[in-house]
Amino acid sequence: MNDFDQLVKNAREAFAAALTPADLENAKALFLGKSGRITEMMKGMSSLSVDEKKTMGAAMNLAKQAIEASLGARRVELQQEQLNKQLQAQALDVTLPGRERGQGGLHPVSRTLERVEAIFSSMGFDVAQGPEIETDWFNFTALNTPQDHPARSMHDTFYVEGGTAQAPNLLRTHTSPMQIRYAVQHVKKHRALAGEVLTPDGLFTGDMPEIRVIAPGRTYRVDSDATHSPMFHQCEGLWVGEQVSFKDLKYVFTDFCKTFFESHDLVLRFRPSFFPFTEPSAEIDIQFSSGPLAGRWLEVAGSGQVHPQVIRNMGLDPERYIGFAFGMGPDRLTMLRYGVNDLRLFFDGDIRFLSQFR
Ligand code: 2NM
Repeated sequence: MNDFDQLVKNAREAFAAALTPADLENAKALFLGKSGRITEMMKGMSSLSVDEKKTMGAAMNLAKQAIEASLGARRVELQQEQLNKQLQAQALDVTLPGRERGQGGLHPVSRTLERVEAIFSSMGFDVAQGPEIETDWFNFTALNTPQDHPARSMHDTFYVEGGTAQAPNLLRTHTSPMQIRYAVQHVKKHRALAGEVLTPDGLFTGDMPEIRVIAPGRTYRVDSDATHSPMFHQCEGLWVGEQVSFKDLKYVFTDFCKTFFESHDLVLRFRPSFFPFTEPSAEIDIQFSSGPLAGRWLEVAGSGQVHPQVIRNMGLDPERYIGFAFGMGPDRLTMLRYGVNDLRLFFDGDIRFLSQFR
């Protein structure tokens, strides 16, 4: 092997050993650069004769061309390698399932509240919302709940800062305080419109449109197990007028249940009970005649004729105005409607449970 063949062989080996474009450019400089091997050999030819220069020059040109060709080929190879690496790194598996855009939905209890509101709105009821932190007056006293009633105990109620030492503020234990707030506003407005037509003890006894309102929302009690949550929902209803009686309560609530449960296959039972704010009072049970709950009596609400003292606390004359009220649990209604057996599932925030109601 002559010097030129050896040189070409060395160059090919050096180029093959270069693993990056930068390595390759360094290797190129060793052979083709200004102080590379080819330049050095050219300098060495200055002492040769014209004939020798001719043959040596031709041979050297061939060697140079071979080295350049080898360099070019290795460049293309390295580029191809880099491209392959890049393609592999950015590989896209078109067989993977697409990424879903997260679809939100209403909480099942919110769906129930919306249904309850829509049904009662269609029967002429207003929807009233108000504070979750209540005063002792609106939550208990105005509702005829005596000072020694167990509902007022520390074990049953979350007391918060504010109010007085004897009557601290609290997280409302039902939404009935909102009924009182609503009724008081209603009476105030119509006292102004109708003139101050009052009884000797200052109660309004003039003309006014009926009060028809429901109060849905969050309520709080110290209670926690599979069927009780410290935060739960209530929806209370109130209808006060001159001729409003228990038979109105019966048809309104029967109509509501049939619409809510989308069933004419159910009957209601009014079972005597007690609440401080109603007299007489009744629990309302329903019974389906078909479906998974057929034959069982299910308690769905408490109800009654509004107590005369509560009518007075609304600012109304109980000799002229009378009405009924009821209270139900939207959480329980939701459990019945969807067949859910643990109340806590509603408030755990587990997306696997909640997404079933989208
Ligand atoms: C119930 C049961 C019976 C009720 C009473 C009132 C008001 F404001 F008129 F006094 N609102 N809601 C009531 C009556 C609530 O819940 C089980």
